[in-house]
Amino acid sequence: MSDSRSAEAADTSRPTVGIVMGSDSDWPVMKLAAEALAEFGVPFEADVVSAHRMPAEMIEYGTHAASRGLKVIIAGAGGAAHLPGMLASVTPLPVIGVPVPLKYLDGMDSLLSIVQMPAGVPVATVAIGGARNAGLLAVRILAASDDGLRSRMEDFQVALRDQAHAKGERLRA
Ligand code: RP5
Repeated sequence: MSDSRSAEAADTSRPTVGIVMGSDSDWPVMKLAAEALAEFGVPFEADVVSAHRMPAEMIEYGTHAASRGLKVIIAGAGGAAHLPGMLASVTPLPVIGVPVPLKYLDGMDSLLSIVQMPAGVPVATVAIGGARNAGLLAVRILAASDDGLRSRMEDFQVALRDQAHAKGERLRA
């Protein structure tokens, strides 16, 4: 993950968000989640935890995530994307699933593998390739119990609104 340096500029000594993915080939998508967390100063960790290639390690990660201090897990995978759902089955933490698009099927296989969870085991699924929104959703979850973070999210939303207004003004000019 040599291109992850800037995304990992935030304090990673006490991560509260775990970003995991089925392969390092998912990183070009998943780094967008890392960048969003870094923008808000949220400490995170990032790792490859494959549901199919290292199932024992995957269960270990999910089982101990909460006791290690993580508050949210962002899990991305492509194809037969079982990682987010399997992690949700072994952790009480909120899990955000990111469908990673691969060469075939345009990510629809990833989306459908993640989104249709059985009742009782929720995964908050974002759009195909929507890792930035996964990061922002993690910020919102943490902000529910962190006034400073909530204030930064509110500032971010004001900036979004102002940018949208400016685009409209340019069209009307
Ligand atoms: C999935 O298989 C991974 O999440 C990745 O999206 C896909 C391909 O993995 P590689 O063959 O590139 O390692 O489990």
